[in-house]
Amino acid sequence: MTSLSNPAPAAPDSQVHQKVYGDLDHLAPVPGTAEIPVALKKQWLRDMFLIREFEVRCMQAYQEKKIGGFCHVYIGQEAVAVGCTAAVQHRDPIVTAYRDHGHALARGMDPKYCMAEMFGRIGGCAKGKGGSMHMFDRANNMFGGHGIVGAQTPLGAGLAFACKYMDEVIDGGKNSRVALCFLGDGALNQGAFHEAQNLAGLLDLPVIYVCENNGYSMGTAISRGTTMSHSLVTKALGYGIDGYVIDGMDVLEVYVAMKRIADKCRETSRPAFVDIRTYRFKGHSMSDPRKYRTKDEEDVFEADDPIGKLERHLVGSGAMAAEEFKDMQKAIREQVREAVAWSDASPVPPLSELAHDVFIEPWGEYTGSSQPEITGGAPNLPSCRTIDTQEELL
Ligand SMILES: Cc1ncc(C[n+]2csc(CCOP(=O)(O)OP(=O)(O)O)c2C)c(N)n1
Ligand SMILES: [Mg+2]
Repeated sequence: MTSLSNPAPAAPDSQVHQKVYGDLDHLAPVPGTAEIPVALKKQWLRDMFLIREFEVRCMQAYQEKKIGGFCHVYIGQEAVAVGCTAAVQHRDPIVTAYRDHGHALARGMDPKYCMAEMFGRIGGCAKGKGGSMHMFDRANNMFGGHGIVGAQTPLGAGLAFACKYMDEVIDGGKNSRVALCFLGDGALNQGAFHEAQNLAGLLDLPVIYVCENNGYSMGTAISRGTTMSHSLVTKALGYGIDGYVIDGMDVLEVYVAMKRIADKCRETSRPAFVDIRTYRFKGHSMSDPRKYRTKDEEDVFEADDPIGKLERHLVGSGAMAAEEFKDMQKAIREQVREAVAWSDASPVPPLSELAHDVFIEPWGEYTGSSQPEITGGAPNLPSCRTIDTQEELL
């Protein structure tokens, strides 16, 4: 008889959320962090600081009641979105959950359109009808922003399927794209995630599941809600998917590791799973008093701030003058202030927008029978418009 036993005992809470570096050695080498050009590092510092500043202003606007509904800020996790998007190509699709402002900005969305969406204004990327959790940007291949925990994981598989199908079946070539599907550690407990992984493993889908492991789902520590929380890659191994662990508080490490993983995924058209260790410095949402964790714990992670780390690296090595960093901060603060002013000036969506960009039942209203009456459908469909420029709406 052969028996299989759980390979590793559960670790106590304190050990679960510490840095662990995965074994990436079997992947093809890419330049190490030391060889990354200074111009790129400066760009990532700028990108991370833009996200930070954007989120600080969102918190302020929320207090002023300019933003309604839910609002989950990304402060502390900036290196993940910036490093991961830098490691793939712009034409590679990405999809994420509701903590999505950082991904939208890292992908290149203009902060004006992102902020106006937060404000529920017509100038927003979803014309103010989606709000904080539904950042969507077709031009930048960002497919949401999804509020239901885990809902984006089958979509990640679907995006990878679409890329592969277009390249291999329609164009008769070789797959050339990878999909990045970000998820929180809480999504690991959702059935949809496991179904998506099964299909990705089975169909050789070029999707990378990037689990932003910030240690908590709302107020629940990962070890209290998820099995094998000390070794999340085991969640993927059962589906034949390779797993990696990355330090998500260091954008240079994220970039180098993700580049290797993405290159392999693109080449082999096989999925991957990444447990990327990070931390959200603020509460789950704007109404979270954070009573479930200690100040000491927060201090440890805040000392590991990804922005401060890259700034120290660049300024400390003489690659960037302290003055240049200050100027960069000043310019970004101004850019975000302008985004707020622009959003303030953008009108709320008119009532006529209500029936645009939504799917309606093409077979007519449900009549109560088990066979909905077919009425021909299509002519009744409202036009699903796409907008080329946000300005045309103002
Ligand atoms: C299916 C579903 N169940 C519950 C919720 C409520 N909910 C919103 S956020 C959240 C926690 C998710 O945590 P995690 O995936 O770790 O993401 P993080 O907030 O840490 O980024 C829960 C349970 C939801 N949105 N969807
Ligand atoms: Mg989490």
